[in-house]
Amino acid sequence: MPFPRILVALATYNEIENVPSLVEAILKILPSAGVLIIDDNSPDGTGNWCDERATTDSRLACVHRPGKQGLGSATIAGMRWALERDYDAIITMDADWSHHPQHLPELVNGLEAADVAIGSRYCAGGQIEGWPLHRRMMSHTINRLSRVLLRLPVSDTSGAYRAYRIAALRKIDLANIQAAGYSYLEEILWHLHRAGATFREVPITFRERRAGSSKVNLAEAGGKIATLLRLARTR
Ligand SMILES: Nc1nc2c(ncn2[C@@H]2O[C@H](COP(=O)(O)OP(=O)(O)OP(=O)(O)O)[C@@H](O)[C@H]2O)c(=O)[nH]1
Ligand SMILES: [Mg+2]
Repeated sequence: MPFPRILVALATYNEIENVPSLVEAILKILPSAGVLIIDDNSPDGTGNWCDERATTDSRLACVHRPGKQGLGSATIAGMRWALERDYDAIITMDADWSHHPQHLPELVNGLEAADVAIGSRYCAGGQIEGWPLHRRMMSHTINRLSRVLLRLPVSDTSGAYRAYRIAALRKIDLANIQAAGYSYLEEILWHLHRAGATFREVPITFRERRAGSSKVNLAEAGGKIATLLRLARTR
């Protein structure tokens, strides 16, 4: 396998109803991968579950942060963790079953042809199940905006289900990513694109979260627009 050391990174905040079953499913599909949870001191005990589970399985590890500091900064912390440990690839995914582990092998295969394989809802074969019209329209608008403003050559710029070659991440300075929240998703693509990284979209079926509650709010949506405008100004 061209990517023998793969890390699957899950940022979590209050995902205790999803994480145990999701971790088992990930390890079943990619038994030789490592799984890293980056937990922001979830009041529901997600981090404690992970510590306990890690005592019986060395493939699992947990980074604990003192409080909720955003999906972006959590994911970047996971990337640094992988860089320091010489993984070959890192796969990021939401911890609420919206990103089904069944697509993991397809993402790994996608890395053979590109630096970043993007689990895509908007390329041919990609789907969204269970989203109301307003969610679809919001996502569609953000994706459209980032393609126009940032000239990103991908149809799904805001999904978090991605595989990155570690070698590609080494070509950018993660410290330059200013977005701490969800807009790190566009910002990291922007830096990678400017560094000459290549992208390949892999169709996925995105499903509404299985349990627990959404952490997206209006401030995150505003943060998206602010990040897109900030980056577009430096183009
Ligand atoms: N560590 C950490 N994880 C976070 C934070 N905010 C969100 N997450 C995680 O990021 C992932 C995506 O969050 P969601 O709330 O599902 O966001 P979403 O998928 O855009 O929204 P929904 O479709 O409504 O679920 C989940 O695994 C969350 O637990 C954060 O501040 N810190
Ligand atoms: Mg979600």
